[in-house]
Order: sequence, then structure tokens, then C-alpha cells
Amino acid sequence: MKNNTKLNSIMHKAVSSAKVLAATVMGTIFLASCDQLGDLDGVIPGGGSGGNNSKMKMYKVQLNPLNNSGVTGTATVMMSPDGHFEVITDVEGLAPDMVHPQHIHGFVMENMSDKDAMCPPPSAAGDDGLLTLEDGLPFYGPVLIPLDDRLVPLTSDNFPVATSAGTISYGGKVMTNSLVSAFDAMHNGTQTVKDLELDKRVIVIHGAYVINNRVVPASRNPSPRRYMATLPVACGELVEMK
Ligand SMILES: [Cu+2]
Repeated sequence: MKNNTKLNSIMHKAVSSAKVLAATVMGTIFLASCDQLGDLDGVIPGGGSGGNNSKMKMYKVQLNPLNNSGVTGTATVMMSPDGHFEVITDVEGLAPDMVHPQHIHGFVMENMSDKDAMCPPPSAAGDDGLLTLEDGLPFYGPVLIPLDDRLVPLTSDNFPVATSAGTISYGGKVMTNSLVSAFDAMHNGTQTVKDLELDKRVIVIHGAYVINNRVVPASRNPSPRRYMATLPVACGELVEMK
């Protein structure tokens, strides 16, 4: 009997210890899960817990031809609210040795969520068949961020010049807070990092030789061709990588 009591006591302690142990294990597992999510946040930009403003966001862009230009490419946009805003574009099929303006386009609406910018369909071209900068505006909206040598200020400065092979590899980088300040000043003064709403923007590449309202390859050399620096030649929508 005495032994039983002692045994009961030991059992009770053992059960209590087991409960504590179980709680500890559960806690450890929970903490481990959080740690893993934390790691994922580091590995996958914007991934994991979501909605955390301090995390970097990454957007991929597939650039497809406009105006049958044959211009294709990719772009990557990275933004860390507490760090840098960075854009990389890799484009090919461009008119060689010519300047090619490139921008992030979109709509900024006041006091409401911004309208989603999109790449214009071929039917956006007027009767002349040429899809001009103006023809595309209802679809991709005005220029928001010129992808030039400085990014900020948001005025167009020096745009990249294509290589003799018709390619551009561009990289632009600026502090995110300076971009947001410039964006703020240019629009309604209520913009925040969130209001950049990059997932509603597109990138448009411009510049091509044109004859009779058609884009012609640079290899053709008849005199009436003219270089239209503003003509849209490729476009792609920003898609957030999660
Ligand atoms: Cu543009």
C-alpha cells in the first residue's frame, strides 16, 4: 500500500512531466514552424507570412512584341520598402545603336484602388495600323517611372542605347523611399509604398524604324524610313513572384 502510494505519486509526477514535456514539444514544433516560415521569407521574396511591409517583393515581366516589332525580353522588378527599388531589363530584337525609352506605365487613381494597366491588343492601333504611344494610353496608362539612368527624379533622363546586336541589358537602382517621395510629389501626395501597386503596372519598351506605318528591321535602309523613339515595341505586365 505504501509502495502503491509512492508509485501513484511517481506516476502522477510522470504524467505531469509528460504534459509539460508535451507542451514543450508542441511549443518547440510551433517555434520551429515559425522559424521555417521566417527562412522562407528570406528565400522567397514576399513569401511566407504575407502582408509584412518589411519584406522584399519581386515581380517578373515577360516582354512581348507590339507593332510586330519582333522585340522580346524579360524584366525583373524588386522592391524592399526599407531598402532599394531595382529594375533589370533584358531586351533583344531592337533597332541597333538607337536610344530606346522604357517606362513603367500605369494608372494612378485618387482615393481608390488603381486601375489595372494592361498591354494593348493589336486592335488598339488606329486606322493607320500603327499602334502609337497615344493609341496605347487607354490600356497601359501614362508613364509612372521612366527606366532611365537615374530613376529618380521621375523625369526622363538618359535611356539605354541598344548594342549593335540590338540588345539592351539595363539595370536601375534607387532607394525605395526616394522613389516613393518622388512618386508622392508627382501625384496626389497620398502615395505610400503600397500605393505603388506594382502588380497593376506594365513595362513598355519604345523605339523603332517605321516606313509606311510599319515597323521595319534596321537592316533595311531605304531613305524614307524614320526612327520613332516613342513607338511601343514591347510590353509586359508585372507579375508578383510569391
Ligand atoms: Cu513608355
